[in-house]
Amino acid sequence: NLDGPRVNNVNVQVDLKWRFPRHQIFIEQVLGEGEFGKVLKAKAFKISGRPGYSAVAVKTLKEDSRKQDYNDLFSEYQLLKEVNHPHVIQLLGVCTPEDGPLYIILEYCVYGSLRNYLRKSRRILSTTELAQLDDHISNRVKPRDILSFARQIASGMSYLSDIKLVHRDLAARNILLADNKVCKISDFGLTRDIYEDSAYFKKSKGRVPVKWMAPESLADHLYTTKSDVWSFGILIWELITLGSSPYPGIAVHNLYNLLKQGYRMERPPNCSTVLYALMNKCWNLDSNARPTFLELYHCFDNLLTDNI
Ligand code: ACK
Repeated sequence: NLDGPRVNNVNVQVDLKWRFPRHQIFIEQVLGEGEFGKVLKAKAFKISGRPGYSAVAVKTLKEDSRKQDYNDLFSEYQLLKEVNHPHVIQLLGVCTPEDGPLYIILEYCVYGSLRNYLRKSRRILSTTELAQLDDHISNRVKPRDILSFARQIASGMSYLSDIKLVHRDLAARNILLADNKVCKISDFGLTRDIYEDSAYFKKSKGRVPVKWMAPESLADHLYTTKSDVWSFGILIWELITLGSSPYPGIAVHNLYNLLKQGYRMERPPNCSTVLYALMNKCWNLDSNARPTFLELYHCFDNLLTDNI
């Protein structure tokens, strides 16, 4: 049941099950803009078996986008339709480009990106905010939340590694936080169709998130689940420092040599030795010596159980 008209000479093959009528979607505001794409907040009527109106996020392209950007957005759809896990962002539908822009419709995550959420939680609340304390702004991030976020992300990543999907840009900015503080791994824009089996070597240099990247990715463009584990170590550091930027003061062009010489970020003041040891295991030069996501999941699960 594939439907494949050609629009701008691109074959639009969207599984009928994902097609969503454009007249049932109502755009409300822009949530963010990237280099090529943008994310909109919208309401969708009767989407994905849900009654009435649901808040959704819509990924689309900017007006001046090129065909390559279209292909990238479309490949994000192709990946998302294959994934189904409580901690991975859920595809709800697609508006195909015969009658307007390509819309990839995703579940809406009320707290936005984890990085912004963590950074906002540091703020001293103003008196007005204190007067209208609600769940959105009152919740200070507690040590238990940090462990829970890490466990949820490890669970989602363990699922992605089981289906041989390498994320390649795992970072707090690419985790979304939904109702009940549920983490959703998102932004498969860089993932494209790189599967672990083919030990992918990136051919050309694009924009690369150097401070999250494993040494073998920096040197050889080699991306595997094990390089995702390195990035997860940086993500733990981001969680503990409530969304700080890694390797403060270190220039990206020096980083590779420093890492090869054994340099690692120091233990943040509020970080336990157990957690610091864990992130350092993720930063082992020998990728095979790094833990698996399943092991990491169990570590955080045990920490949460011990931490009652
Ligand atoms: O931190 P934010 O508010 O959360 O800013 C970014 C912005 O769009 C650009 O990526 C927000 N965003 C992206 N996807 C979603 C989503 N599914 N639900 C809610 N916000 C989203 C993100």
